[in-house]
Amino acid sequence: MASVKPLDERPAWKALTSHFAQVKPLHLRELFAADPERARRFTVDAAGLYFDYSKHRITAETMALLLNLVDEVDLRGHIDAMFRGDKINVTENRAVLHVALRAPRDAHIFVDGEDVVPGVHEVLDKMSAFAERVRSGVWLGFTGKRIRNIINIGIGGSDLGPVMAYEALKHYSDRSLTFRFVSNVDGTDFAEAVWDLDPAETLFIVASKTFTTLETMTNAMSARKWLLAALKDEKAVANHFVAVSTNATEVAKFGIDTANMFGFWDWVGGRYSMDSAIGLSTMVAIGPDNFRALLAGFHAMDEHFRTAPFAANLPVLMGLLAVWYSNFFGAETIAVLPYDQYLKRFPAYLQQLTMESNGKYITLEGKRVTYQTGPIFWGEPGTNGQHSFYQLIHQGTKLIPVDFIGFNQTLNPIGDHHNQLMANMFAQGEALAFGKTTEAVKTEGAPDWLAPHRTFEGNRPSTTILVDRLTPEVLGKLVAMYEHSVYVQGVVWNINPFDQWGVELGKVLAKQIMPELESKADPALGHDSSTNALIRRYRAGR
Ligand code: G6Q
Repeated sequence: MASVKPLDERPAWKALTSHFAQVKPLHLRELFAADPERARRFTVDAAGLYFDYSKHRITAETMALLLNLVDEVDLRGHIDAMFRGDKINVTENRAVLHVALRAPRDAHIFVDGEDVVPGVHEVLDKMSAFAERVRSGVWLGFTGKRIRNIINIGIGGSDLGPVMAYEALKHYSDRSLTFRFVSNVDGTDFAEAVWDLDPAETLFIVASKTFTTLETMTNAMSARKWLLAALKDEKAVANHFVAVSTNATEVAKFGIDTANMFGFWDWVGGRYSMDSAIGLSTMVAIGPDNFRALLAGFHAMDEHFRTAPFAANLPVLMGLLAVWYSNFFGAETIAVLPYDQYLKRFPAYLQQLTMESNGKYITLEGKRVTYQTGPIFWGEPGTNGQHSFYQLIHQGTKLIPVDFIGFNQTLNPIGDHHNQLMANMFAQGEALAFGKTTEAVKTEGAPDWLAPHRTFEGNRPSTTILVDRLTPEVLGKLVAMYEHSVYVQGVVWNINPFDQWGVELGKVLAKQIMPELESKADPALGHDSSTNALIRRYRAGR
């Protein structure tokens, strides 16, 4: 592989390092006071998203230097390579084309000389026809009953997107259908998902790209048994199971008619797949038209990312801010705080997207990085978080940049709830940035000894993303913005955001341990003394 200048030896990086020393002592109070135009200067209104990053510990020079950095690492070339279908996932020798999943019918994107767009739309059309049959009651269970329950069985990328999208778009879903999601190999997950359901009215979507994932196959086999225990005929499997997979052979072996298999491709990574056939449960829930609107939202953000100048490019700005805090301020985490109950699973979804993508310490050249990479993402919807962990963000010793996400219009107008919700979101951003001085606290009458406890240093950074209304299209834009921001960070850090070798070792060891747990005789254990003792204790106590 061509040798690439290490990130921390690049001129732009060095310039940022010395610039950081000047910015670090600056307070957001001073920055705002010095520039009445600051909010306007550091806000981008694009693709229907109002993105205010003025409450960050940056100056115009910071942004100029960060933009120099992306030029030095050739972000433009990397973006073009992704959209062109180059095999940028080098450790798996794959193209990375989630953008093709939402490309319009007349687009052309080539992998190995083949235009992949017609295939994408063929699958979407097949999904639409299936979703309509289930939604209209034409698709019947084995005994002739209408399907009322849909259970998605999948894990990781084959679960988190479908769960998040179902919750986020529940307002648009068919309320006569029940949706559940089974992922964990813990039998409780399956047992609780089906305990009140009639097998004759239940359809399972087995979502697994490989169709070999241990958890998913274990749950799918249990689902099969549960169904057959009630319906007592192998033929029932065809009415009650469909598959989303790239592996037709394994799907057929399971007993699912491959006519009821919805395909995708090796150029779609699991955590980038919620808008592929993995979104089948989403489409059944919200209907094909809403699903197409979701895809249109993704595509609008793709186009913005591909064409907008970097200085006004939402994923680029978001990615650069993550770099700025991770690498210069030493921030370890980013909190995503949606002020919308429907987005309650959005932080969990982003955890996989961001942390499985950029949790890497090896560069594309196979060397250990000499700088920090992927931050920890976490969060909860407002206002709940305010009554739990916000204390640490306001007065703790750790710097935690925050993304606030809120909407001008609520989908459930009840009294003044929405104004209260949004008042809290705006208040938190303001309080984090500007805090409250000891003098102000004392002026309010706090005694000297209490004043330090009631003082807020402020200078806690946040982005506020304000959008009109949570629609399928807007959800697509939000997800795509984070997807592309992850790529921007990965390009800067010179790592591969599209593989996930770090999940392999645990899987291999679990396979070794499984027979040791099942063995009747006392097995010879060759692990370390701690693991050996845990296995023995479990065997004795189960
Ligand atoms: C995501 C990962 C991973 C994957 C699951 C499920 O990027 O690849 O989370 O989605 O391991 O894999 P299958 O869809 O093959 O069952």
